[in-house]
Amino acid sequence: MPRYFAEMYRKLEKIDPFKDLNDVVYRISAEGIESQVVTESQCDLRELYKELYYYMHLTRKTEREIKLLIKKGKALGKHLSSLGNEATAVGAGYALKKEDWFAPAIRDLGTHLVRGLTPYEIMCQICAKKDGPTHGWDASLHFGDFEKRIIPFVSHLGIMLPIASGCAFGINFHNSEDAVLAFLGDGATSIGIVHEALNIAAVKELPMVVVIENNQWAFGTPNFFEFRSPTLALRALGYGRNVEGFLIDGTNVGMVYNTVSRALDRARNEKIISIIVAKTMRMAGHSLADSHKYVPEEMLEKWRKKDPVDALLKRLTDEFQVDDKTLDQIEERAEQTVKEDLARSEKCSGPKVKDIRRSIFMPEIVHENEIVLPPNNGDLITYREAIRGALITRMTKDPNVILLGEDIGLSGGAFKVTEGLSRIFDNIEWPEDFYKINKIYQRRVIDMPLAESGIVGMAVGSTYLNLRPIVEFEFADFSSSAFMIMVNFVANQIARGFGPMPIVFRMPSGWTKGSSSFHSAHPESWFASTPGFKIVAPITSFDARGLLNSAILDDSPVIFVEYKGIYNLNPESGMIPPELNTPVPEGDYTVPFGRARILKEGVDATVISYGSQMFRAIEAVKRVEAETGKTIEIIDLRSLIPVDFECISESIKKTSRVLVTCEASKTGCFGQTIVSRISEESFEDLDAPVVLIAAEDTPVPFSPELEELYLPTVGKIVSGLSKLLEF
Ligand SMILES: Cc1ncc(C[n+]2csc(CCOP(=O)(O)OP(=O)(O)O)c2C)c(N)n1
Repeated sequence: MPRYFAEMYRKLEKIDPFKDLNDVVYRISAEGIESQVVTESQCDLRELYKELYYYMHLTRKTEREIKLLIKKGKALGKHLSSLGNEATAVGAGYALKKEDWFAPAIRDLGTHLVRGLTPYEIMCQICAKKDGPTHGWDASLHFGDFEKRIIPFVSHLGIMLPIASGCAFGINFHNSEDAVLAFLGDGATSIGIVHEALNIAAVKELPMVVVIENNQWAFGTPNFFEFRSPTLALRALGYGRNVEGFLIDGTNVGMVYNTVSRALDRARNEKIISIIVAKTMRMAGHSLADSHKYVPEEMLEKWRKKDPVDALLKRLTDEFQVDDKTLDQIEERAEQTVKEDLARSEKCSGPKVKDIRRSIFMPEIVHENEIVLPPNNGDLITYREAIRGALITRMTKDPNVILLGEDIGLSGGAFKVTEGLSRIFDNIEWPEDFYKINKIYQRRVIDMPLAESGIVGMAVGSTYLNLRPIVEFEFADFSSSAFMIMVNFVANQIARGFGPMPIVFRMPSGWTKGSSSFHSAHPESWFASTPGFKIVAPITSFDARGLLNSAILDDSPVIFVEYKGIYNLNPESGMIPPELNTPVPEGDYTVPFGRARILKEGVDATVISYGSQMFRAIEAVKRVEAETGKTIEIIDLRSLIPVDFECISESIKKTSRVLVTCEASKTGCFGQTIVSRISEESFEDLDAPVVLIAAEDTPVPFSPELEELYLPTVGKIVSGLSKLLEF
């Protein structure tokens, strides 16, 4: 290790929070380490510190009542105490301008109060009352408030950081001068999504400040088992010259306020991202249920002497000569507010909702030029052109539609679906512009680092700034890298009251020859099992364009399953069956969600399928009809959530026999969902058990011989259909 780093480590390892952090902040940048004396802000400091004192008391008193409510069994869920963290939460929160955004972590009750959330709302939240910010949908501090620019918090740690980066991206997009403050616990810094977000923030030069609240414990895990860097501020060095680390005393509210204020200004004006480590101690158990016995008593005893409220009290009396009467008045004001809010919250009722099913999506939008079925005339274009055309139309009509993904801009995407869009929308000539790459601003078509969770997080945050992102996954398989944020955040925000969530996830899906286990995914059932996503799976060019138009215009998250095997199938080649070779009308149009298409009518059986399996289903039906002389109805679902069950049940009433087939592995596939609903709702119309033909329950194999065994081939559908008709 070069001496430079050895010295840096030695210096940082020697820092004693009880002696060395009193009035200085340590700055760690590409220039090295320096200790700086923090300059006080240019305002009436006496009044400022009195206000901070008020909010720290308001935090403590609110928390006292929360604990009592839990003890009395009136509050549900758990509460994670902010004891010891008040100076960090209040000081950092107070540094924000009204227009700035803030992403909370676990112990930031004080920041919420500074932003204007009332103890009333917080008590309603924890008691699951209707006036809580989630109106009974969630507990503790798991909520947000768009007016107060609080990003909705969820339990899964780390998720908030890429979302904060998305807000910061939106700020740059609109050329405004706001900034984003994101909190993180020391434990949360270990999770991969945090790295993804910090790297994205650095690469995209986003106006962000990150405060790591190092209270030295992540539940029962001490820092030593969590990381080995002498301070997490050191991590800043790995992200680039535009990221700097700071180490401060998190129990000193003035220090926090001044450092964060300065960092926010630098984020706005100098594009410097600050990672500020505020060193504190968690002075209570992880939650009320946690005894805290594993924290050595001597450690707590030492930190008790650094109590943030006592420290501020001392400063107010010694330095600003605030008298006892004034201090009592401040405390009394906080006490009164909490008491009144508590009394009011006890009168508030639980949520009054009749049908919870409707609240998972935003209200339906009716479009002007909706076309349900493909017309007879129009252009025969490839599936890829159909998708690309919808992207161009929507991006042209709405300047807030943006594309995010890996390799989508300069190279036009793995499947060239976004080819040329960088030129059209960002005026980038590539490769000519290679030599001025540091001057290029990708505003609408954004090449993202290889970081699926980070990309999705950025998309989410950008929606809060009124953007409508379309995320392209290189292959549907890689959406699994973004599961945490998609299923725990994207899917549930509308139900929790924090919609809209207008994001389209484009997923190149399905089996192709030799694509084997890692490039063949069928993502629909992964996401269908989490309520909150609409899912469409078009297989014709007509549906692809119309459904993508609908998806981009929709205010709920949409999984757009597209089939990579057919992107470039030439409509003139004869390889596409006539039923799927549908013309695309001129001009802008949408295909509505929740409408299946009957490809051909029949009376002896119904075959239901969707996506790439439609090709095999059509071929199998042709063979069976030719052999048996029977007529078979074929339904292409097109839309999986919502699904057109009316179309299915009407067809079954007519045919009394049904075969469902899809290309995914059998157990848990979407076909199985359809089968189970048919047995529940159409049982009395059936003359035979429902047949399901899907792929084998194995990983997707590679060799052609194994592929043949694995796939739900035409032959397998034919034999399933024959049995169905004979039953
Ligand atoms: C991704 C994830 N894994 C596990 C948990 C469970 N959990 C909740 S809080 C916590 C400890 C968090 O520690 P830290 O980030 O340091 O914050 P602190 O509690 O110290 O404020 C854990 C493990 C979680 N919420 N999210």
